[in-house]
Amino acid sequence: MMKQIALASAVLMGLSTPSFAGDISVEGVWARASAGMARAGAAFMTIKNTGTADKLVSAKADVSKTVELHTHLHEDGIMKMRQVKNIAVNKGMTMLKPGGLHVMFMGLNEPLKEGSIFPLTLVFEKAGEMNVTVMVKKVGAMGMGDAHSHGKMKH
Ligand SMILES: [Cu+2]
Repeated sequence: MMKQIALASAVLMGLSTPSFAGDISVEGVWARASAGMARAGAAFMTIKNTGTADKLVSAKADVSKTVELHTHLHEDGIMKMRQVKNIAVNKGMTMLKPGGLHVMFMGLNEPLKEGSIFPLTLVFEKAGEMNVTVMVKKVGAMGMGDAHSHGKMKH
């Protein structure tokens, strides 16, 4: 019982309360549940910056062997993922979303289960480290409301 209450409040905190580091706040952090034996996962979020331009330079989590920053590129009509050195976080909003920028978990230690949460540390060049909570949503989820589902994308 206590455990359920703790989990519920952790989820609420992770979703409704933005995490702050300096001028940067992060909210709506989620990951898509991994399907079957998939060995990779991705996390998405909204980053708001009210100050000077910064960069997301790395991310850390213990759900996978490595954590990378990725983007998607259209090449010869095919959607491909590419690792990027950093993600520019300019003043305003930066969206990490399916089909675009994302935090990639390479070599998952165990599947990401729908409804579970896990901690993620974001490292910004100027603002420093920020701890956020990732909420795992169902396979095929595209984000808030899942209104713009374009089917499954292979990682
Ligand atoms: Cu990726």
